[in-house]
Amino acid sequence: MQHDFKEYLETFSKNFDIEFSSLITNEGYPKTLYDSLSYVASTGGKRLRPFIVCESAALFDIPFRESIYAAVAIEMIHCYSLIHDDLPAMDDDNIRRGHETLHIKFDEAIAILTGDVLLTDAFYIISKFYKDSELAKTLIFLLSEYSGGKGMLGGQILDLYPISENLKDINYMNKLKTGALIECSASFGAILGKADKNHQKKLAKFGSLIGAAFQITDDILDVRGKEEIIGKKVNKDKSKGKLTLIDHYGIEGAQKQARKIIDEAQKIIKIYGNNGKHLYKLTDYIINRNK
Ligand code: GRG
Repeated sequence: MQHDFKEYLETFSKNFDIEFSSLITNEGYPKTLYDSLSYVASTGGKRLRPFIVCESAALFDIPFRESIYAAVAIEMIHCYSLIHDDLPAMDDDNIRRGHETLHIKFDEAIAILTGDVLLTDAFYIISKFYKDSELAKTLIFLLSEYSGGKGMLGGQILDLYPISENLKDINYMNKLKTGALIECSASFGAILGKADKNHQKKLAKFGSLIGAAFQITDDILDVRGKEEIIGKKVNKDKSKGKLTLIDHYGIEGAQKQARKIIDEAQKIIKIYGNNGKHLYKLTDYIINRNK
């Protein structure tokens, strides 16, 4: 079952990458920018956030052709966050997605500016392709809220300048830094599907739960994972003196905690029957993944 899911996700990624590449690289851009964005497009990651957008929209019978622009916008924000996070002023990494990080491949100025372009153009893509202005406005509102100071960026600040190392504060930081964009992805599905408030809440809750489980697995992979499979440095948290959920729960405790969270997410997605079968499989993939 997990094997089938991996194939399904890979097929999605291939289809997504064709759209992503053509939407983020623009022949009209200066060549240096075109080259750096082409590098970003060609060194793609798992594409989980766009997958969540398109599959959540499919719960409400919205086809890939319509959800793709929202999915691309989310992935653009995600890519920009990784590029900036890898810079020397932040996490200072030289490997990402199994390739040289952007500032190593090009230089720091190009990495900063390419991140800025991805951030800005994410909103351009939504406003250009969604002709329904109410829909475009809501997507822009949510994306800015989830990725800004109350969301991902707020989480990044807390990661660099933690309030404390207690469990509550670590959970809060993870909810913003990692959870916000994943919650936004699931919420996008409900918005694209013009779902009522009840379904919007259910999808947001589902996103928030899988975001929490995703981060726990990320912490486990940082300790137990293999750099050549994950495509990024391992043991980063310890080397930077960061306390994570593993320090509080231990590996087995963290695995149990992630399973409990995923069980709750699965209860929500079961409501959608066959339409939700791929998101259901994603929940298991999130805690069983090796990269
Ligand atoms: C610096 C603007 C800025 C924001 C930083 C999201 C973030 C905030 C930094 C990225 C670093 C990090 C470890 C974030 C936690 C979220 C996370 C585990 C990201 C990696 O997501 P994957 O595994 O990556 O989905 P791929 O490469 O598969 O897309």
